Amino acid sequence: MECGSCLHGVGLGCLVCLLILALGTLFTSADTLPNEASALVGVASNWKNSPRNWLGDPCSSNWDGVKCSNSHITSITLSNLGISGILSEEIEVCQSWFIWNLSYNLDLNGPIPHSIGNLVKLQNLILVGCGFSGNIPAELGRLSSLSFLSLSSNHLRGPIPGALGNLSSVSWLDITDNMISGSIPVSDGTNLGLDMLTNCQHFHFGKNNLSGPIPPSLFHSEMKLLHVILDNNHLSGSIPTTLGLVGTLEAVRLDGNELSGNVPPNLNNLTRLVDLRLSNNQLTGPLPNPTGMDGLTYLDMSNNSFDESEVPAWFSTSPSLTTIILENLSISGQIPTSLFNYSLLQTARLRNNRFNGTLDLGDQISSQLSLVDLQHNNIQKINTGNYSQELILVDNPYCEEGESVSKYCTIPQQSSDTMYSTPPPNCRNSLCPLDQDMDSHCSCSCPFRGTIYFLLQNFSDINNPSHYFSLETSLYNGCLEYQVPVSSVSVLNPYINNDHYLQIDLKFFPARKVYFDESEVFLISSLFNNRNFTVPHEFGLYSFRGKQYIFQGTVTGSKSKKVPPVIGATVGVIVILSAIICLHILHKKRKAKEAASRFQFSGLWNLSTSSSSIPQLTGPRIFSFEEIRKCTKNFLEENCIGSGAYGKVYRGVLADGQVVAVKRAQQGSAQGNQEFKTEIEMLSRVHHKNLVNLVGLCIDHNERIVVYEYVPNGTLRESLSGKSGTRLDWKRRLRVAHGAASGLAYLHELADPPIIHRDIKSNNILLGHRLNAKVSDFGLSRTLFDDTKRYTTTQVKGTVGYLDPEYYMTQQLTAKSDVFSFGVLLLELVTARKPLEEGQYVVRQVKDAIDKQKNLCNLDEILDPTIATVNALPGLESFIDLAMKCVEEASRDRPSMSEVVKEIENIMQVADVNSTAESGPTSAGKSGEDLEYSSDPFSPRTES
Ligand SMILES: *[C@@H]1O[C@H](CO)[C@@H](O)[C@H](O)[C@H]1NC(C)=O
Ligand SMILES: *[C@@H]1O[C@H](CO)[C@@H](O)[C@H](O)[C@H]1NC(C)=O
Ligand SMILES: *[C@@H]1O[C@H](CO)[C@@H](O)[C@H](O)[C@H]1NC(C)=O
Ligand SMILES: *[C@@H]1O[C@H](CO)[C@@H](O)[C@H](O)[C@H]1NC(C)=O
Ligand SMILES: CC(=O)N[C@H]1CO[C@H](CO)[C@@H](O)[C@@H]1O
Repeated sequence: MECGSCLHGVGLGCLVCLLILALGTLFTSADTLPNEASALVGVASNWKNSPRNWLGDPCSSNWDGVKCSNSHITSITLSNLGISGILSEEIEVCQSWFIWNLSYNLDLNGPIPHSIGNLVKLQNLILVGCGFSGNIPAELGRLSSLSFLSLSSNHLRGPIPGALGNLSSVSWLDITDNMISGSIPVSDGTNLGLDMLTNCQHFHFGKNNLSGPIPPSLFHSEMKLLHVILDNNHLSGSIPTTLGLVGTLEAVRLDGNELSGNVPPNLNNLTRLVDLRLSNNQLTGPLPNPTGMDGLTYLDMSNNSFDESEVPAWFSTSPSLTTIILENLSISGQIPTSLFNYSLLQTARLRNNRFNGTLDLGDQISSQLSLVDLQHNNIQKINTGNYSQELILVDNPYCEEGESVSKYCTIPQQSSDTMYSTPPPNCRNSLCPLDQDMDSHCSCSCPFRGTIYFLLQNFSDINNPSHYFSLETSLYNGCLEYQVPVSSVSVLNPYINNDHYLQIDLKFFPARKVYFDESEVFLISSLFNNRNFTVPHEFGLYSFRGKQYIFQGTVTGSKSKKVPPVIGATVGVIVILSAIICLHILHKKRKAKEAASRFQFSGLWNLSTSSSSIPQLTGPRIFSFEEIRKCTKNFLEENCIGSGAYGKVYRGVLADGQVVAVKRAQQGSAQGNQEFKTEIEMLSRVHHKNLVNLVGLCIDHNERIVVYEYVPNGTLRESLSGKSGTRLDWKRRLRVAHGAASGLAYLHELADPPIIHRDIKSNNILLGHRLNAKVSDFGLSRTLFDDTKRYTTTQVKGTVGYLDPEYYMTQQLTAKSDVFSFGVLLLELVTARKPLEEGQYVVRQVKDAIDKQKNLCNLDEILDPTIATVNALPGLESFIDLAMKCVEEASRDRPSMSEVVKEIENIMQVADVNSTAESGPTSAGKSGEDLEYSSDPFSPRTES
């Protein structure tokens, strides 16, 4: 069985995270203190499948996942290794350990040993997604340094020990998804209780069997709680008034319990609340009023027994809501139009009430609104304005009064294919070996799979792909940031599960190889467990469960080395490493593999489909800072080939002789960081001979360095200004225009999803060996996801002079904005002037002067003298026409980029016919087609 088993995995995926983190960060090569070594060996002797390099001395032999300081073992991290067995009482000897993160070991079972209470230095204890059973040991209360305790997703039973109230430094307390029962313990003079946890920010107790009332003394004004998550238990009684005293609260989930009585009115004091869910209880009294919660985005109070009520006034005064869910609540009256005008509203689920009169959505409907569900109400008339998304009015008088044919009067089919999944890449060959999947670069590999659960999220249009695209991007960027070699991340099947959590499957594809190795899978899991991945702002608290991954030997260039699976088929262990540990291990591994990876690098180039396009890079290469420094001769000033606000570009020669351009961002610009990420993300998705090719990147030492193919003839701007000495005759200018247009047409029409470059200008068009144009600098690029083909930006970006005025005014970015900039570029090609020069705007100048009856269209004053010396420039008139169409004021009047490409091809034909006699002022002669402009001895391989 190859990695096929990674497809099936074990339900929960078992991942043991055993992380013990030292205060010190030094690695030493000294031998481990004998008692600690034997304790670890003793602990591991109860396991099957400990890491395969656990031989010899833990510290001096650098055991995978083990970190030492001064001969003390201080940290252990093991992920998805398939460790099974128990945690023995012997762990008490490991007193030097500061942190244990033991997670996702489905088959690491049995009780949590009582002796764990002796590990008094422990700061983090993470036993997530394992098979632990029995009670939560009260001895945990002795771990006075503990700041992070997570026991979620095990089979733990029994009560929450009041002794946990002793954990005065704990900030994260998570027992979600177990079978914990009994009531929530509070202190009473003799016993400890959770009300004493004044430093705790997170009470995550959802999905258990907790019962009894929520004790009023649990909450008081000294608490610093951000999240109180008690959903899906059997809690009863009323919501304590004291909850309103915890002014720090941002999220409260009490849904899915048996709570009754009135909702205390002082919850309005919780002005920082973003997410409030009280649904599925038996709450009574007046409908709660969220006035005062000015940042509230998600409100769900459905399925309670509140008093009948008229439409409350706050419907018209809660502009921050994205989601309002009030189902089965006997609310009557006409819904105020203003509810639908809040610009953030996405979902209004209001079924089964008594809303009546006219449903008037008005004509300023929130552009985000995608669902209005008013089934089973008393609506008689509607005015839907320009609303085109889902509106459900089944079971309203409106539908009975002859309007039954209206599209709003049938329940829309919820087909599963509305579920998002990362679009499949457009590959020539979509067949992978049975055990593998295709990543977004058309390479087959065995992905690490898992499921992410969002306990909170502040949107409800869960079929809106933009959320998932940004999730993909942020996870991918997170991997880059932490040096996990992934080629792409896929997102599949988001849905709201039975616990009302948003659940999404993820796939991480290894870069440049078929299988991940252990440390990489540990690292991904640990980044989730440590919450290092930043998810887009609309997603909130998450938990992640990795599926078991069956490791294989890394497939090397020769494909000869096949390491047998070390992991039993049913077990997985993940040990989580702290950042430092993870990076260290990766670093070590990378060193060891350096020679091999060099070799593999040549194997990265796929034979491309047409001989004219350059080979495809299947994934960016990660460089160490050392390599970069070497290849640029320590950033020698002589090697600097460009500079700007972002930093400098250097020419460099890699160890294998490839010449590259190395762009090094200036330290400390936050904006640069975003652009760096965007550029990497975009460039690693596109491959075209007219787009600059990404070779790799370096993020060591806080650097942000992008390595591109070296494009020898500088920028188009430099050529036009005469600075580079590269002279461009008319025919060459046509070819440059054609190349740049083809690159852009590819971005707009073939890249999937489409990409808008947003910063087309002569400085960003590079000229290759044969003066072939290459579009570069994707730092401002944007991807278009939805069918509207628009992207609303909050901040207009681009370069003055090239900026589309329509985009500038509406903030709606479309592909036609690039077409505008391209039109300006065409004018620049014939005039050699910058678009804005001495207060003159080239578009206006040409418009004013143009007269087709006259020679050179009456533009001889403006045309670049180096080409205008010829009496007739064949095709000039069509060229100017095309440019003017591109800079039309209204974007709908501009051609698409593929139309532009075609038109330039027509012009080139005309030019060629007439050009036989004309060799132009340059000395180049011949057809120009195969002209080598420079004979750079370091010509990049990719060009040959
Ligand atoms: C509470 O913590 C202290 C150390 O801070 C410890 O001595 C004591 O035994 C703990 N109490 C319980 C009930 O765990
Ligand atoms: C909280 O609410 C109560 C009752 O609604 C009110 O009397 C009190 O002043 C509020 N406290 C604060 C701090 O706003
Ligand atoms: C809507 O319901 C309210 C309260 O039940 C009632 O007073 C009002 O007349 C109704 N309006 C219409 C148009 O039926
Ligand atoms: C992840 O986050 C934790 C806690 O914020 C931090 O201590 C750790 O260094 C981070 N890990 C990495 C790999 O940066
Ligand atoms: C999930 C979790 O808390 N992991 C912890 C593992 O240990 C390191 C070291 O302190 C922590 O930073 C992580 O937060």
